[in-house]
Amino acid sequence: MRTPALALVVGILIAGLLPTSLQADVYLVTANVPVQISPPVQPSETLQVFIKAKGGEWQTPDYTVRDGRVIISPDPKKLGGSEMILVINPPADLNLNDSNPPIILGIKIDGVAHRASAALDLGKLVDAPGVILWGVADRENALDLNTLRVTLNDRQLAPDALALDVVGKRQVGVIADMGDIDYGRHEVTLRIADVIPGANRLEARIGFELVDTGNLIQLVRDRVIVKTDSCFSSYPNLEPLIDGFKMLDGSGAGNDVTWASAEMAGPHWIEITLPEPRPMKEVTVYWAYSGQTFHTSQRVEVQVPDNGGWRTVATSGDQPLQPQRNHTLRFDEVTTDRFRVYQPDKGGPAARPDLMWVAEVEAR
Ligand SMILES: [Ca+2]
Ligand SMILES: [Ca+2]
Repeated sequence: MRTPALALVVGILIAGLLPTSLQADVYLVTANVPVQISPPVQPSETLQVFIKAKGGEWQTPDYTVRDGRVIISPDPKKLGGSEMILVINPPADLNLNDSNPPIILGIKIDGVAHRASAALDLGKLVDAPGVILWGVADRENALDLNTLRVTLNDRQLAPDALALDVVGKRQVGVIADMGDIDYGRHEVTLRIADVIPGANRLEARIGFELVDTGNLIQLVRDRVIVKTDSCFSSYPNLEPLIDGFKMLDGSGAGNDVTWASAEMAGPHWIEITLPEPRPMKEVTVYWAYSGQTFHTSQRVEVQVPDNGGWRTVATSGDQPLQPQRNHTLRFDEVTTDRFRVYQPDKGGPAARPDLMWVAEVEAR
């Protein structure tokens, strides 16, 4: 059976998506058979019309002008593709023969210059990057600053964490304040395009692993005492909380690699006692990872003993924690031999708020 050819024509004015500096009319045309389109044009003696298929070369099509419209009949076969871009009266400084994405001119991390590369791996780091500066340029056209995105592990940085140093239309410095970064592997990605219709896009990545040094618990592991408020019925073993194994593969999280609280209303907690008091300023919790899901609690606190009770020195914040492998809570340094990770009532994972399910606890 033969499927009849479908003529699908979509003309979308995307001028609003382009930088205001690019004052051309741009249409995206999708058609798999020859079609006639007739976008409106301003009366002009210098009408310029360009069209190309995605990945093809720009061509100047035959056209006629009638009743304030330019009539064109693009043939997807001749242009080499069914997704076409039509540009009418591009600005004089637009270089349509631009198939190169923007480039990285330089990278500075906390003031130190690194190799200018779209794929930079910093390896293992003891200190997380604080401020990253990219020098970015496009050789052929202006940069489209509307397309600029900086992400950390696919989460976009807040607008107030980004600053721009605009050198010119084609060159900009992008400055990102990375904020708190947790232990483990991370990737920072900068994305930006040039202004040409059908944009050439740069995707520049910086990878690194923030390594854990000086976990106070591992150093004295066989003399550490662990207590919890309760245990899930088949999870009586507390040893997984301090055994140093935390890189679960997501396939399962039994009591050999995690501990879980009883699943009941009320707070849950993990109390750790060291052999002697030590200065401490952060606690990291690695969450159970099972069914390819991190069972991250929504809210936790770090507490230290105070007058026979407990004093909270750090909380996970106003927003529920998002599922990920681990979270570090940082606080003003205290010297203590005892602390606990405390989950308030209903503070467990969003799907199971009465549960606390943890793979490892570290303190530094
Ligand atoms: Ca370019
Ligand atoms: Ca463990």
